[in-house]
Amino acid sequence: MDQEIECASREDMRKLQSERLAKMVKNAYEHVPFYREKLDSMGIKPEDIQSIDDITKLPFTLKTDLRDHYPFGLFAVGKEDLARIHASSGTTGHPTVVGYTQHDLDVWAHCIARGLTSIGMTKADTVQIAYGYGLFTGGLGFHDGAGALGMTVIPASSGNTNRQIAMLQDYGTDLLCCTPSYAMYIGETMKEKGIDPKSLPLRATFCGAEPWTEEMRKEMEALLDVRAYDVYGLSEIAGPGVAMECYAQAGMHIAEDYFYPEVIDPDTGEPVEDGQYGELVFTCIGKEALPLIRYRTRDICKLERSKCACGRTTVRMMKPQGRTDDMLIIRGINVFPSQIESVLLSLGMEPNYQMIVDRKGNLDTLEVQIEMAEEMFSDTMKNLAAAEKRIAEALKSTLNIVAKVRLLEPKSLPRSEGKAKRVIDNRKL
Ligand code: DLL
Repeated sequence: MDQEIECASREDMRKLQSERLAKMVKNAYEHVPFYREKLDSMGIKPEDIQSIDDITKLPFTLKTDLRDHYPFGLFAVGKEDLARIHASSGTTGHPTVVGYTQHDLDVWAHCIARGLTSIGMTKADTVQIAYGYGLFTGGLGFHDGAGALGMTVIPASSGNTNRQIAMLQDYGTDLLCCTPSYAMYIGETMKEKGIDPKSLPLRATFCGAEPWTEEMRKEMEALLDVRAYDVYGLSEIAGPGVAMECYAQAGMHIAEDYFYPEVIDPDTGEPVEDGQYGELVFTCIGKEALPLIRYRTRDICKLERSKCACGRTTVRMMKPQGRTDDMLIIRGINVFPSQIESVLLSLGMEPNYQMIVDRKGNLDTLEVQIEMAEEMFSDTMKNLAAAEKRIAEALKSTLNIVAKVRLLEPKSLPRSEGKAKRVIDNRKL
């Protein structure tokens, strides 16, 4: 535990945040032309930012700003100081690329290690990391965090459920880290195989990367005989570990010494009253490579400032209650309808489509229904099946999502007078 920080008085925390904000704004101004131009155009100099209260003078940063400066345009360091990059979905075309110096990786690992400690993990425990490894931040983020705590790490990555279960049985896993839907799937599969969860040493799960409910937590705790904890993060800010639940399970403690949170009204950009729902905004006050200022997460959330039963004084975020944009998370992968549309257009299809998202036995399913053009409609069944396969393969290779593709008769999707209804989400989240 990092008692000095995690149990700091509000006054001490604000002092630290103020110092870090002033330093990061100076870094951003001096090394990121985008921020220099933006602040200049608003008549703000880095010296104007002295206290954390000055943060509201600063402009917001949007996901589209990252896209417009793809891939490295918002980085404050050169290649020689970059230690790693990760990436997540962009709204169309390009992914969102994020970078870390070695210091940033250390900060990230430290935040996760603190969260692991807060649910009672120690270096004597073993963690099975079943988040995807690779450009997605889940696998490597937890990997480094658990390593910083000195835990025994099983870098399982996601998938291959039978092997995950064998590892849970044979390697003495104490903590399983994966998306909540995958944890449920592992639990269901164990049940089908007649494996009693009580026969495993598994004590806890750290689940996040997609929304999940309190009801699902209860089900997971019963199914796997564990305590199930929530973890939040987004690639642009760090990845997992921006906020993590402690053993009290009363909201996720934000690592606010590195990621300063605000909640704003998404329409006006003004702060909402404390305790009210709004859009969560983070400023990376302790990061070198990608010092994002007031990044709009699009997650709808509220903050809780009361002291937690665990004794920590850091502000907590309650479960996100949706998004202000149309991003979906399907099997842990972020998908924007606009990305689907780009793929369809690149294949010469008409952009008349609908996405049907459902959840069958704890796994998300996606069906993409696409209207055929008139000339395609007269094709043979064989040709149509081949076209469906080709589209499904393109979706898999460009967006990494598995979808069932169904071609429909021309003009069979409902037309709307306003915004087309692209998504039907039947999951109860
Ligand atoms: O999902 C990072 C992560 C990995 C978090 C592993 C937790 C565990 P992205 O792929 O950039 O990063 O997706 C970020 O996922 O803006 C939320 O909408 C959603 N999200 C993440 N955690 C939670 C959670 C990772 N605990 C986006 N509850 C965020 C609800 C979550 N939504």
